Amino acid sequence: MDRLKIGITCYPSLGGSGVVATELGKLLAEKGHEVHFITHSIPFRLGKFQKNIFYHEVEVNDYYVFKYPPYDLALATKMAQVAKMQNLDLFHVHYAVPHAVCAFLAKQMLGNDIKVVTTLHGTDITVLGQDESLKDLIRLGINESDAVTAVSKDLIRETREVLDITREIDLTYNFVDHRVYYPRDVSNLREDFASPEEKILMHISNFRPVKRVSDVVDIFAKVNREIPSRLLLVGEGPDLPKIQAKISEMGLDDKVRFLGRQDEIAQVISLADLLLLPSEKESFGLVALEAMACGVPTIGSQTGGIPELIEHGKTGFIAPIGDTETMAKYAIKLLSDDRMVEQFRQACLETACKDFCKDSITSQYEDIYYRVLGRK
Ligand code: GMT
Repeated sequence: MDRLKIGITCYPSLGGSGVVATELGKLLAEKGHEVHFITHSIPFRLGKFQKNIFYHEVEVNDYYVFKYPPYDLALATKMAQVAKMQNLDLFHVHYAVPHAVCAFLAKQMLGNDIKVVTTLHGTDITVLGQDESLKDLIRLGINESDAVTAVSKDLIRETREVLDITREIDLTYNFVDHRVYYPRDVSNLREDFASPEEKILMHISNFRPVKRVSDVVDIFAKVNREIPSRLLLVGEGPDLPKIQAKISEMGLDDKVRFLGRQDEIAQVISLADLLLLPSEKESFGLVALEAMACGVPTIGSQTGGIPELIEHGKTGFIAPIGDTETMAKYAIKLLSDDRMVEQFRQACLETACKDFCKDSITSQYEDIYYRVLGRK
């Protein structure tokens, strides 16, 4: 095997893109590549010391003439330094802004002697790409990369449409590690959250408006009228206070539990009978894949990459954005039919294993690396 030296830059704090970048780095290291994370703090999923993995912290210079400390310049400089010192073959950056642009700058500093692979995760295109003042910058980051990948067909379509991009973009779906994401035995934990006859509905997110957590509560309220059930809300974010108030107003306090941020997501998801993901926008929906790998179906909205991940009527259900009536109907239909639940559960486990397997997606990334390096 041609062993590569790869610099990975991502947002290291909570978020699907940080999870994917970190897990990919760990898998590449397991396969014998040397992986250097270049980020402002240790990626939260990096875990304990692992062979072939290195971490380089970006320190921002707060020299007194700077009104705003220039993180992007500090990152670009660090990327160039690490590349030179470690003799990196390529940078794999997650998010066009600022990471692909920083990689472009670093590449210039290195006299073009490095390749850049950029992975688009969604919000860089769907939110930042809508901002006229940033469009040219995002376009630069994308067009100057040696390869660009996106996590769903829909994101590729949207990138082309919003930014008028014509270059090739590879499709690389997100993946799960089946050594971590599998149905856990949580029977003794479950009794803390629900009685045996109650179903557990769950939502996990960063509680940003795009997640439409208010819809989650509406769906649950409708389901709860028909089926004894509980709602577990996992994560934190700007909409949390609003959601707490809504739950109280609806008299649902004793049916809903807030679990806050959780690390052991596989363990937490395994508590659920159903995941709700009624987002306004979702380029992929990694949490639905994590649920799928634990045998938990999702009811999601007809948006972004969700329909590429969830097969309607097989691994979950899909309904138009904001249509909480239909989403609740699907939830009731599924949760009141034990045979259907078991069929969905099996389909979830099979699909997660077959279509979103860590090994095949890691190989796809390796093929892209070798392609840009002209080694294949
Ligand atoms: O969804 C978020 O708010 C976080 C965001 C991120 O930066 O991690 O998630 C994006 O990337 C994930 C990993 O590829 C995708 O699973 C999410 O769907 C995508 N979020 C959006 O498109 C809103």
